[in-house]
Amino acid sequence: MRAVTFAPAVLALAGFVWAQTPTERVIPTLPPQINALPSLTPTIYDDSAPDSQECPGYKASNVAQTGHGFTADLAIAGANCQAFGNDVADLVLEVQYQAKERLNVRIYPKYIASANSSWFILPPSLVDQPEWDGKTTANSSDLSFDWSNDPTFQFRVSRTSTGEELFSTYGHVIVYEDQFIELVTNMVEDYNVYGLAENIHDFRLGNNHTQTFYAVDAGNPIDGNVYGVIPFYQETKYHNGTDSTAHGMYARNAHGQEWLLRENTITYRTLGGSFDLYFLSGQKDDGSSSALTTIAQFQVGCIGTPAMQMYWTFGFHQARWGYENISVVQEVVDRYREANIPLECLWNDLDIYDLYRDFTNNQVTYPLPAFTNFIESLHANGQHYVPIIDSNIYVSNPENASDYYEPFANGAQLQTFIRDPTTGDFYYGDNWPGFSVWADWLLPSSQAWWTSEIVKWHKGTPFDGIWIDLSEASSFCAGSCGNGRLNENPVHPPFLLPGDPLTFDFNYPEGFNVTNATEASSAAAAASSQAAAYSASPVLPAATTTTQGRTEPTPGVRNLNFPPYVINHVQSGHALGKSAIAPNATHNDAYNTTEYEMHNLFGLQISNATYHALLEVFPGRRPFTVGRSVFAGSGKTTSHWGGDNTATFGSMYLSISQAFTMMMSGIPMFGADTCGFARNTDNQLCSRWMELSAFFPFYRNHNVKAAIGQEAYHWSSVAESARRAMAVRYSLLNYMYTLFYHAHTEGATVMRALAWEFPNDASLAGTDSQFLLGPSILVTPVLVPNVETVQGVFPGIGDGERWYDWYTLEEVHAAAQENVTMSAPLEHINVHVRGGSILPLQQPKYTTNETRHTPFGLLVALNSTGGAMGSLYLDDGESLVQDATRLVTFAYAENCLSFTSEGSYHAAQPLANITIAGVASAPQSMSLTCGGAESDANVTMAYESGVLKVAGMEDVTASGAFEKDMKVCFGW
Ligand code: MIG
Repeated sequence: MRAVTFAPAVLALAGFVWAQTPTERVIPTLPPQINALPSLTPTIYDDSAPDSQECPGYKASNVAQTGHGFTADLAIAGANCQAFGNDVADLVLEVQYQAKERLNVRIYPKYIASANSSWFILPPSLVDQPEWDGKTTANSSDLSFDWSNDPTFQFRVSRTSTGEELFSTYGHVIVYEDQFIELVTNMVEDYNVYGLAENIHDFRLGNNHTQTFYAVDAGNPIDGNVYGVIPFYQETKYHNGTDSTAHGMYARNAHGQEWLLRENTITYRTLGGSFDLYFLSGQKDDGSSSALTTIAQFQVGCIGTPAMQMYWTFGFHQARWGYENISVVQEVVDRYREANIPLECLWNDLDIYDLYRDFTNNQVTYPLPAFTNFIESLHANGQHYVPIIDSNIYVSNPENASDYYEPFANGAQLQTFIRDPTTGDFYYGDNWPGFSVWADWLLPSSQAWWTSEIVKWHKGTPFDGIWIDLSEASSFCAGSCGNGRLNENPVHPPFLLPGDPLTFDFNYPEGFNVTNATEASSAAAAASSQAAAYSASPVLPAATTTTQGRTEPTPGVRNLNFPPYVINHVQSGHALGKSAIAPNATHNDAYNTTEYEMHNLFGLQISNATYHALLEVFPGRRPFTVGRSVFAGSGKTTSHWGGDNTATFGSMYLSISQAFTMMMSGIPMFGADTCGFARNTDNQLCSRWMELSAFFPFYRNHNVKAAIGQEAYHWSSVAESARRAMAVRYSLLNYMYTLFYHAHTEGATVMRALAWEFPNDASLAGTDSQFLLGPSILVTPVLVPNVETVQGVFPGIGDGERWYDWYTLEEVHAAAQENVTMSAPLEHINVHVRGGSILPLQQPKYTTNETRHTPFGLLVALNSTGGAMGSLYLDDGESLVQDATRLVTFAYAENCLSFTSEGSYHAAQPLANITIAGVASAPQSMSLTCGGAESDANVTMAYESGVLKVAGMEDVTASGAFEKDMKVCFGW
């Protein structure tokens, strides 16, 4: 057990000592009022709010056929209702049968001079806008659209083949105002709806949930809005308890918005823009529909498929906030090595910076060239390095020449920052370094500037990828609070930041009081003495806030900072401007588009810009960038981590459903802060979490500054758990990489919900405590403290599905839907292989590159008819455009394992062995043909308890495992 001693906290009242600065400086603290905004009542909780469904609705006329759909006019069917904005009297309806599987419905104002000059319609340059495929018509579509004017315009989308209703506004009006649009669809009872990422919620969203969308810098609020916005849901219906149908809906709109999931309806509301709805049939050519097909249609047809990642990025990553200096990070690297726990990539948080300013190096703690040498030594050992870049840019103190900050000066010269509409000057918010500005990505000059800063910084800090933080974009004060006081810079915000005096975190996971009673009580004592010290001399008075009633729509005017409709934003007081760039901040495009429209896109834009900057740093190499705020389409360029979770079993559990929604959203390179970000972790939680995350695509341990260290070597059981789980992961790296290839090319998912793979088992509709990696690996993690067993189901087992324990290859015997109790000692995670799979394996080594250079093996897990299938994608692991690739297709049938191999990529390693699980008895004979020729090489065969092992094949495949087609047959 680890003992932790709590250092007495030191309190500095006049200001904060930033200990990381070269010459320790006292930073003035901003007055609390700088952070004050009135407190509002979210409309969903506001009993006095108007009922927008009492608005008059619209009548359709002037229907004109277009060949692939039709257009019509919509005219308001009564007096303006001014529910939460100013009504728009005349609208255009466009219905397009865009592709066999996709129907688009657009509704937008009729009298707009041009999109974005008088009305913000999300332009395709920012977010892909799916269009007609040039051939589909109403007759060839999977989907049918019908409508009525009785009593007002309402529409319905249904599945042509069966008439199944997928979406219907019948019985509800459409509301279209300048700051509020709404429609309501009828839903079946107890509907199964999934997605609407990003959220921290059960996988099945249920029918009593409001999903608010407004990118926010807040630590994983359960059921609230989070960092990302992907307005897409998928619905599954189970018929007769057996077969299911599935479809999806993507609402392409980037405004602040809310989805009200209620008993028999879903209400969709945004703070502006247009209805741009994409209905996906989820159907394959044979007419059957499924969640996986729907998700693929969303990615391929609507938002784009995810970027292919570099091979090494699938290794294990260690980060933490609070790595104080080079010796500390060197020690982390060394201790991982000593403990023989694979470490692929070391990450630094904003500790490396001088005064928290992007692109700088702290010359005391991370001095150049020593730091450059440290990174180069990682590279020399086949390891990698990723640092953080914050979204804000420090603004130099104009009255202090020695405070010159070149990245700001360069950007200012290009006028490339977002503006304050009240002064016309830049918008000066506040973040870690003090008063800050933010790039306006609508200007091309922003990209050039960003690229040049990143290219310059890479010279001394030769990173391999970039971690983008605070891209919601977060600001610590309300409005352009630096106006008139830039000469105070650098400043500290008017509240304690993590890592400040008196902010040590004394919380521990559930069950810690049971397993570590002494330490738990000492932590509790320390927590109360910290609280006492704080209340004896409060560091800062809280800002006084006022409450504000609902704003009324004003003709001709939009209230950007306080729209009449108040979304249930998780920030205290609910104002949109809280902890973010204010909605009325303006961009520098021709229309002075406001932050009101752009807010949810900042994360997408900065990640895209970083992707392009990385292409300059590493021409031709796949950029690796991990971003915090994401939007629909972000996966084309970026990866994502789950943000500031907590070191609790509950948070670990919710990371699974969060991952599912990211798989649905085309952002499969996803992972949670393993062992937990906020709060202290413990031995048990960290063991279980290191095991669980080993099966997430992005595998990173990361921790807040104000908590104890949680690198895997601190506890022997965590170290052992990590080694064992990583051995499984690294054996399967090719499988994971091949899944990514299918995600990148076809929109396939990497982690999978059981419901997706077993769509006809209604009992799996809400399962999110187990998951599959691709189609073949079932993971059953322990998600609660103080247990040594875990329960899980073996899906499909009643219908002949076979499952094998990964470690023993023993077949599982269980009844249909049986909740099987499995042994799960602390250092063990249950992993099972699905019968019918063929998995290419390599031998787990310290780095991905070493692993990649070991001989291959094949694991064949037979299904109930004695067959199996699999595939393997190979390439150089890093080029954006590949000179050579190879796709190997494996099959096992009629007692023969065969594979065909296409492409010219050369993998030099031989195929050493084949293991077949699920065999009834020892075969009498074996024959092996390689490249058409019978081989008489000295291959051995051994059989024991259902498992057949063929070894010694290296000679046959010496020129490379998959260079020649092969067939191995067994005779009984
Ligand atoms: O205000 O850079 O989510 O991973 O460690 C907090 C410090 C800023 C938030 C990120 C977290 C990171 C932290 N950052």
